[in-house]
Amino acid sequence: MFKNLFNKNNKTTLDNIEDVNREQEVQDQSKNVSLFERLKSGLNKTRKGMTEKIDAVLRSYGKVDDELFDELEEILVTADVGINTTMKIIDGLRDKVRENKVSEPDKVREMLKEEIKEIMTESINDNSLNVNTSPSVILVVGVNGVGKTTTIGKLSYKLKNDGKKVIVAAGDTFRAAAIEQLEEWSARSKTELIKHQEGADPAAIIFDGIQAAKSRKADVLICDTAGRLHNKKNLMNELNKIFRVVDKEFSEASKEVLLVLDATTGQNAINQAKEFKEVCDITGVALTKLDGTAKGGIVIAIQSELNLPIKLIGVGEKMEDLQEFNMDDFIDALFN
Ligand SMILES: Nc1nc2c(ncn2[C@@H]2O[C@H](COP(=O)(O)OP(=O)(O)O)[C@@H](O)[C@H]2O)c(=O)[nH]1
Ligand SMILES: [Mg+2]
Repeated sequence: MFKNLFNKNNKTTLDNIEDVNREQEVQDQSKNVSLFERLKSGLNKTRKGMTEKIDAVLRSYGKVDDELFDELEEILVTADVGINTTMKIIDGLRDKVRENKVSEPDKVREMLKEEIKEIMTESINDNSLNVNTSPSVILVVGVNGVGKTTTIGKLSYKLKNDGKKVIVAAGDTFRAAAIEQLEEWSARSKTELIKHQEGADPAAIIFDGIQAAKSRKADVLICDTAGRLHNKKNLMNELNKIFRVVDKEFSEASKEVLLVLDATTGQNAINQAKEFKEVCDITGVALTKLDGTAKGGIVIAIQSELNLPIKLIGVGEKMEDLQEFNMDDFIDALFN
C-alpha cells in the first residue's frame, strides 16, 4: 500500500512535490532575474543618456545649490521627460531637499528617485494589463511603424505561454504585409488567426474574430488595426466602427484599448497619444523600442502628462523583450 509513496531514492511523494516546487521557485527566480537583466540592458542607452549624466553632475558639485537644480532640469528635459513633468520633479526635489536640510549632493540622488516615482504614481496606480477576466479583448491602435503587429505577435506568444487561449484578428487590411507578419507569428505561437484579404473591411474581421472567440471559448482576442494617420478622419472613422462592433457583439468581454507608441519618436509620441485620446478611450500604452533610445524619460512623461498607464514595454526585438511594465523595476533598472 505504501509502495507508491516511495521511489528509488526513498523519497516520498511529498518530498518529490517539494523538490518540484523548489525547482519551480528557482526557475521562477532565474526567469525574473533574466527579465530584469533584459530590462536593464534594454535601458542601457537611457542610463547613459540620463542617469550617468545625473551622477556626473551630482559628483561634480560640492554643495546643493540652484545651479545644481538647473543642471538636473536640463538633463531631464533632454531625456524627453517633458518640460511640465520636469518642472514638477525639480520643484518637488527642491522641497524635499529643503525639508530634510540636505546639503550633500549624493543624497539628492535617492530623493530624485523618490520624486520620479511619486510623479508617476500621482494619478496612476495600476499598470497591469486587463486580461485576467475571460473573455477579454485587446484592441491595438497606433500609427504605422510604431510596432503594433510585432507587439501583438509577442503578446500572443506570452499569453499563450501563460496558459491562455488566444485568438488574433488581423484587422490591418491596408497592408498585406501586416497579415503575413501575423501569419508567421501565429504559426510560431500556435495561436489561431482570423484574417480576410487585403483591402477587406476591418470591422468585418473583428466581427469574425469575436464570433470565433465566442465559439472556441477563447480567453483573449487581440485585434490588430491599420495606422495610417495621413488620413486622420478615415482612420478615426474606421476605429469607431470597430469599437461599435466590439461594444455591440462582445459587451461581455473586458476591454483594453492599447495605444502603441514608439519611444524613439519622443515628443511626437506624446502628440500622437493626444490625437488618439480625442477619439478613443485609450486604457493603456505599449511603449516600444525603448532599447533604441537614450530618451527613455518619455516613460515618465507619458504617465504624468498624459495620465495613461504604461502596460507593456518593448526593450528589444526578441519575444522576451516585450515586458509587462512594473514601475519599481523600471526605476531600479534605470538607477541601480
Ligand atoms: N528594437 C526594437 N524594435 C522593435 C520593437 N518593437 C517593434 N520593433 C520593430 O519596429 C518595426 C515596425 O514594427 P511593426 O510591428 O510592423 O509596426 P506596425 O506598423 O505598428 O504594425 C519592426 O521592424 C519591428 O521589429 C522594440 O521593442 N524594439
Ligand atoms: Mg502592423
